[in-house]
Amino acid sequence: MRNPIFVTQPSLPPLDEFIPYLEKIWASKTLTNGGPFHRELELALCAYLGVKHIALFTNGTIALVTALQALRITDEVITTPYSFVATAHSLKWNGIKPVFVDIDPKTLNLDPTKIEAAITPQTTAIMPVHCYGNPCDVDAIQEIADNYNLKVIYDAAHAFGVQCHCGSVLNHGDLSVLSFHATKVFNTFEGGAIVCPDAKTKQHIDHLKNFGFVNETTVVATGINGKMSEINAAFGLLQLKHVDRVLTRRREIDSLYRDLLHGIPGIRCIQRTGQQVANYAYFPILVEPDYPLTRDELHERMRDTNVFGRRYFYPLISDFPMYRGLPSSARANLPVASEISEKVICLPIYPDLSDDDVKRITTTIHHHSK
Ligand code: T4K
Repeated sequence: MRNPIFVTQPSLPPLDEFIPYLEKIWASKTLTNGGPFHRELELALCAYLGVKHIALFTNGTIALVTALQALRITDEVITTPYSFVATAHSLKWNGIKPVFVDIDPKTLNLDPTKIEAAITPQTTAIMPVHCYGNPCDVDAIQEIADNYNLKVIYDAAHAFGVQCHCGSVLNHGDLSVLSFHATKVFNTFEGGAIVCPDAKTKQHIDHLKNFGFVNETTVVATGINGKMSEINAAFGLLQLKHVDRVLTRRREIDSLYRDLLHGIPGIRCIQRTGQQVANYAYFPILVEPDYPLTRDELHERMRDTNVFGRRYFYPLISDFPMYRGLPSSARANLPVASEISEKVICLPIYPDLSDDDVKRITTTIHHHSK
């Protein structure tokens, strides 16, 4: 059997480059609670991403939970069912009811034309996802939010480095939340961040992620422990030195896939929409009815060859037990998301994937197309 290929593999810099960072941590004995690497990474990320303020977090999920707390979001929030389950879980952890709205068939993001019909007097915010790093229709969403006085919190877990028509996509909405999980384009092992529009909001969020402490004796909010450690922050600084190479290799793999899959009946690549700069975080394909195998059959045949693509995002969040009973989870309300989630496979994409690996994967897809 040939070597296994997983949907992703974290990019890691040469180990010896990390040693000097560790030596500094060992010498200072500052392990966490906003140490020097934490501060340096926040500034470095602001400069790299083109955003004003960033608050680092221990992971993307805690950052989402905290973002909702920071804006005091309550009652009902409109969101997408086509995402990783953490999107809706962050709402549930705040006692908020998710209201699922269908996605656009091209972008696979929340369909702005369907949002207004889901707004009720209890709606307080919209939580869209830039799925696979494809920007949402940020202008249309903002217009609706302004008209109905709603907050917008973007789950931007997939959108590191993505730029839309007006610069970083992370500058849209009231807050944007990043994930730096091992499986992401930019990883700090575990990690995440909230992009904030102004210093006051960042300060509030910094208090929230540190139990609400302002100083040794003053607690101003019911905070949580969401801090990123020094070791993760140091690793992030090193990763940042390599991220352009990572993005270049991802772009090459994306374009090789598109060339090699071109013209296979029933295999549809998702077109990039709205990015001026993309990050090639995922490589989703849709298996249409004119392909001889179903999506699940193709997924299985690929696994037989030791290639482990993933069905991101199947099942839909709205099909998980804790959401399935909601009126907005009804299949009839989510026809596009339901269809896409039955057709999608994310093919492996990561910097160390070789051209031969990509050919091995696409050969299997070609082989079964006849
Ligand atoms: N919002 C959205 C839209 C998200 O996609 C996510 C996370 C979040 C919020 C929450 O952010 P975090 O709290 O995670 O920061 C993975 C990730 O665990 C998750 O972070 C990610 N989305 C989601 C899309 O994918 P799984 O359960 O599919 O991961 P897992 O462990 O099966 O890993 C996939 C493959 O990656 C493995 O087959 C092998 C490879 N791998 C994985 C890990 C963890 C490695 O080679 N090394 C590793 O350390 O969820």
